[in-house]
Amino acid sequence: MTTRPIITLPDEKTLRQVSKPIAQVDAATRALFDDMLETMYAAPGIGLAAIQIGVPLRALVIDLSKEGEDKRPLFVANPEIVASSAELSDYEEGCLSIPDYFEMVQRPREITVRYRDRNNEAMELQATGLLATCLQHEIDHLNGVLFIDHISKLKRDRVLKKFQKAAKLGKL
Ligand code: GNR
Ligand code: NI
Repeated sequence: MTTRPIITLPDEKTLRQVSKPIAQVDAATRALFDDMLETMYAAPGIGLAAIQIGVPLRALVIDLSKEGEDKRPLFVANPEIVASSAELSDYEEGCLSIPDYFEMVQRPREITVRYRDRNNEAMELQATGLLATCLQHEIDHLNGVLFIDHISKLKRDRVLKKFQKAAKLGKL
């Protein structure tokens, strides 16, 4: 297991890529999952998509366990949202690829996701609350979508500008 650097804005060339399906969850995929999990725990964060460490594959990890609790990692390959509630909920989101920026995002409150697990088994999961938010946030990453795409253009452009400027000044 290795911690890998997390790609941040302004690197939209990487973060905007649409990740490719995983043909089969095999040993190489499990090694990727392990690196992603270690990187996420070290950050620390509650979710991570493969593209955030520069790998354009449809894999994500989530762990919502609290400090001091037993860890509960969720390994997800090729997720598909097969149902979403009409009811929405608001959550203040952040992203390891957009450090130190938080904003309220509205998303479906409840979703059903089909995916392959760490053993390549077909799974289905129904989620609400933070898990539903986090799954949608990570699945967005697989499609090159960032949470700032769900806020106003004014706020999004302000964030993008800030990261572009910081990079130019050598502050990233
Ligand atoms: O660590 C993270 N916290 C978080 C908080 C609210 C909504 C979504 C997230 S995901 C984020 C880690 C991350 O950037 N995953 O892509
Ligand atoms: Ni993110």
